[in-house]
Amino acid sequence: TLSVAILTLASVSALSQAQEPRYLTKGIYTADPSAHVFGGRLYFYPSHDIESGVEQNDNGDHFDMRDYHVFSMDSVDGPVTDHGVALDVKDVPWAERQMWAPDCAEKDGRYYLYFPAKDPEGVFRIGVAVGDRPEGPFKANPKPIEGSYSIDPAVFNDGGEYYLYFGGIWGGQLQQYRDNQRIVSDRAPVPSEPTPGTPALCAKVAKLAPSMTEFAEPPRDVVIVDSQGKPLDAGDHDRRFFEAAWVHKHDGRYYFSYSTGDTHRICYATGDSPYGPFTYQGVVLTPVLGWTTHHSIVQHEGKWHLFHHDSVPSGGQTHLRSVKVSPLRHGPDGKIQTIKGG
Ligand code: FUB
Repeated sequence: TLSVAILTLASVSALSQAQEPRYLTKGIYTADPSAHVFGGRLYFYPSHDIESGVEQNDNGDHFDMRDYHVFSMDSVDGPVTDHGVALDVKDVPWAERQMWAPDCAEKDGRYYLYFPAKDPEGVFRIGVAVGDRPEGPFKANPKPIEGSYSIDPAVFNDGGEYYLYFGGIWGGQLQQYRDNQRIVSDRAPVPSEPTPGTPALCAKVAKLAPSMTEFAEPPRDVVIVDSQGKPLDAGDHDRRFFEAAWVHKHDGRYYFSYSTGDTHRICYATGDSPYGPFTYQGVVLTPVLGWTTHHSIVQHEGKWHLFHHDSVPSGGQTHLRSVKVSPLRHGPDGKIQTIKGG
C-alpha cells in the first residue's frame, strides 16, 4: 500500500510539474514567441526585449527592440539553446527601430524570417530575411514586402500553401489603413478604432508568392463572426481582434487565435478556410502580468503547446517580458481548454 501511495504521489507531482508553465529564456528578456517544428526540433522566434530608456506611452514606443535571437530545444522539457543574434536592425536597409514580433517559415530547405519594424518615417512595414538554417543568420531583403503594413506577421503553412497573417491596432497602426491604403493625412486627425456599433477592424491575410518574399494577392480581411454569423463589433473589446494573429489546424479545422489587447486575453475562433470567416469560440489564455499578451500554438511529439509570455520575472515591467510554454488541450468537441495566465 505504501509503495502504491508513493507511486501515486510521484505521478501526481509529475503531472502537476508537467502542467506548470515553464520559462524558457534566462538572462535575456523575450516576448511574442512564434514556435515551429523544423526537422523534428522545436524552434521559437521571439521579440528580444531590452531597456532602451524610451518612456512608456500608448504607442508602445518603449518596446524599442533592436535584434532577434532564435531558440531551440529537443522537447518542451529539454534544455533550451540560445542561438544568438539572428538579425540586427542595423543590417536591415529599410528599418530604423522597433523590431517587434517575428515569425519564421521553411520552404525547400530555406528559412524565411518575417518581422515588423518602423521605417525612418515612423511607419510600420513587414520585412523578410532569408537564411539556410532555422536558427539563422538571416539576410534581410533591401525593401519591406510590397503592400505590407502594420505589425505581427504570422505564417501558416497549409500543406505547401503559405499564408501571411498580420495586423495590430493602436501602436501597431492598423487603424491607419482602409482597403490596404494608408489614410493618414496632415489635414485630418490620426484615425482611431472604429466607433462602437460598427464592425471591428480585422487582421489581414495574404497568400505568399512561391518566392516567399512577396504577396501573391492583395491582403484580405480576417473576419471574426459571433454565433449568429455577425461580424464582431468594434465596441466588443472582450472579443475583437487587437494584435498577435496565429493560425493552427486541428482535426481539419482552422483555428485563428489572437490578442484582444486592452482586455488582455488570447481568444480564438474557428473556420473552414485559412481565409475565414472564423466563428468566435472562447478564451485560450486569461490575462497575464504585463499589458501585452502574445502567443503561438504548436504540436510537437503528439502534444499541443501554448508558447506565450508574461512580465513576472522582471517584477511586472511591461516591456521586459519572458517567454514560457504551457500545455494546451483541445477537448473532444475541438474546444480549447482555457489556460490561466500568470
Ligand atoms: O512586442 C511588441 C508588441 O507587443 C508586439 O508586436 C505585440 O504583439 C505586443 O506583444
